[in-house]
Amino acid sequence: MLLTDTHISDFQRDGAIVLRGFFADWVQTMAEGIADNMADPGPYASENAVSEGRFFDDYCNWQRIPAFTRMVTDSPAGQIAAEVMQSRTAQFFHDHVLVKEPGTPKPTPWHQDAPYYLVEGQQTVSLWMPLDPVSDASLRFIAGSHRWDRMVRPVSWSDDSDFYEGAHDWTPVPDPDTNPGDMTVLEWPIEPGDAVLFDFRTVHGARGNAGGNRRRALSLRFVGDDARVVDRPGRTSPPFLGHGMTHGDRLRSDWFPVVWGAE
Ligand SMILES: O=C(O)CCC(=O)C(=O)O
Repeated sequence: MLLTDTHISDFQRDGAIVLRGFFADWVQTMAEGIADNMADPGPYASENAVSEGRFFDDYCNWQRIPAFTRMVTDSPAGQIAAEVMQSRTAQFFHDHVLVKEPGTPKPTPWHQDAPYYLVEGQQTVSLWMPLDPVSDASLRFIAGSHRWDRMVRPVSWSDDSDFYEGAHDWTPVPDPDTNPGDMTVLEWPIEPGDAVLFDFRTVHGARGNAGGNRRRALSLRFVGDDARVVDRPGRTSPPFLGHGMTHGDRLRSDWFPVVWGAE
């Protein structure tokens, strides 16, 4: 085991934890992958319509960027994912690069990842790994929000408009800063080599990057034994065009490899 019982019970209770130094040997690999990705963005790359600074994001590049392939197949991410999800297996869903350059006031809106995705389950986790020291612009989480009954309205990061057309039974986007209610926000200063782990259903967001450091981060996303494909009211993000799966299927392992445990 790489994780302690406390890591696992904190994750199950709060929906987010921080791991210190677990990826120290992988920082160079991630930095190489992010540099390659920014030099040669994929078809889904976005600049998030910022008017000041730069907020670059891109996803689903792990097969064409060798450093990301190594992160998926050789780093401890898969084992850590299986342990924290309390799952026999960890199946890789996708990679996501998020770079907020210094002097970028744009916040990352509060959101859950789950409603954007074509997969759902009680066993899901993203590992968000910054390559630069991060304080104010770190990821922030609403503790326990992975257990909320209704999902939060997904929005476009560019303009906060509805991500899916039509009326749906979403709960409004929360704002724990102006309306804290009984919400507790978790956030940690991060050093390169640390990782923040969170359930796909945990509500999270980030402030802008007002400081002088870049904020380069790689998120690796995994699902466990119970995750199944779900129908959404429109094109998901990532879209995985032509995936050929239907509601209730497990993710197909030729697209989404099982990187820990036997299928
Ligand atoms: O890096 C950010 O600002 C947001 C990251 C995020 O939302 C994610 O990894 O799911």
